[in-house]
Amino acid sequence: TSEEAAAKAAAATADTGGPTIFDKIIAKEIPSSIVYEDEKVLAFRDINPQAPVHVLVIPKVRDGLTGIDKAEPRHFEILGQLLYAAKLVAEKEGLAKGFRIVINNGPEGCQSVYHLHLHVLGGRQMAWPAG
Ligand code: D5M
Repeated sequence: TSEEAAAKAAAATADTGGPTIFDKIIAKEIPSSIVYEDEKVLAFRDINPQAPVHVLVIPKVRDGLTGIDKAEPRHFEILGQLLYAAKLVAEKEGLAKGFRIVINNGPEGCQSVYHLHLHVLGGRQMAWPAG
């Protein structure tokens, strides 16, 4: 509903550049359900799933990437690795019929955690346009 959308937007926080909850997930100081991990990338289940499969794919080192709007040429390699990891997650989760990759950016994009993350959503029919 539009009320839910407004609540989500209101919950969106500002980009302070400070630590986020994802630092604790990377450090394994708080538990997460890890789906995929390599040297550079971690993928774990979203705590508030919006689809039967909802996985977040993040860089282990943020290196200034609070959001995709902060991307610079030095990030080309990690950006490719994140997209490739999202594809591996979709494969691993059995999303052969389709899936969606989303990056929320900034308050109007409903971003709430300022550590770049790709949402991999699947296991149901998606609608378009996204809300
Ligand atoms: O997405 C941020 C996402 O991060 C949101 O869908 C909830 C998720 N989240 C927040 N805390 C946790 C923990 N502790 N585990 C797993 N998932 C979490 P955004 O695009 O910034 O709105």
